[in-house]
Amino acid sequence: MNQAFSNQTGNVDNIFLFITVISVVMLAIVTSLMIIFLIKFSRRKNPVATDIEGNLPLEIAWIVIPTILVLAMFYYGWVGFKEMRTPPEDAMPVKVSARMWSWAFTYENGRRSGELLVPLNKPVKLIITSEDVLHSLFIPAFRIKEDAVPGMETYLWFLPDRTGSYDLFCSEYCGTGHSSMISKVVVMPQEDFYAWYKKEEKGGAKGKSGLEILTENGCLECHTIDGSKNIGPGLKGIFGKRVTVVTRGQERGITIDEGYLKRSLVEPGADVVKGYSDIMPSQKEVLPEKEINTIVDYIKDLK
Ligand SMILES: [Cu+2]
Repeated sequence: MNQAFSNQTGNVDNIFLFITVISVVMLAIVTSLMIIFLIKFSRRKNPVATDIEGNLPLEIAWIVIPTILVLAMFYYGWVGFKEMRTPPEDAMPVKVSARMWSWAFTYENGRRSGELLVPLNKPVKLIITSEDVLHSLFIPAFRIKEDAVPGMETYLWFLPDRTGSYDLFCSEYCGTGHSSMISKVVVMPQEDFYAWYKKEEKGGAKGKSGLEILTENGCLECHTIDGSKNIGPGLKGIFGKRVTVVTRGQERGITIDEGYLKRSLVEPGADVVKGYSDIMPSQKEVLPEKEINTIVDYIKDLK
């Protein structure tokens, strides 16, 4: 009936349709009876109130039929839910880290990405956590959603059965940049996926430009590179600039140099530029030293 995008799309849609059809039929029956009785037993047509005694067959019917319907809804929901919560043994694990306000995906071989790239017809298990507040990972086309909770691992799994690019976003309000916490799931033919997957393993990150690293890690959700203000300070032309920062509650003037840029990546709360909030997550565990240096060099050249 539906175009399936993952193994779970069909399940969820069928259950949803089943419940909707039952609800609509019930609504139609109840509403029509209400209207019929309103007319039939109105004061004009039925001036003396009718005393209606119990009706055994009718009472049995309205107990048995709804019970069967409700149990059927439960059964279909339970079967679908069980499949949803049982990832196959051979599912490819991908770690998902949510933070204000981007997603980071880490594969088994250490390959990282800001978009979720997956091979066609291979089950994928997402192991989800958050670095700061509550987020929620939602992939509407696959009909799956799960909370990202700090200090806890949750999971989702899916089996993509057609190539394409699908929306992936945060569905739990998590602050100013919530609406920009949007990414993509890209389902690729297996050869293409493995070519991408193995690329970094051999070549290392040396080929990546500063802009690529900033994009992949969601930095540009908060920092612009065209000089405009956003949630965080714009990166263009900040190298060598005099700014006022807040250090442990004290304001002081500094000149942005290499040391400051590096510290801001590893320990973002140390010296926060005045007028901005201390909300950036540390990149210490996220980015290797080499990539931090590449970013610093990129910002230095951004004039
Ligand atoms: Cu979020």
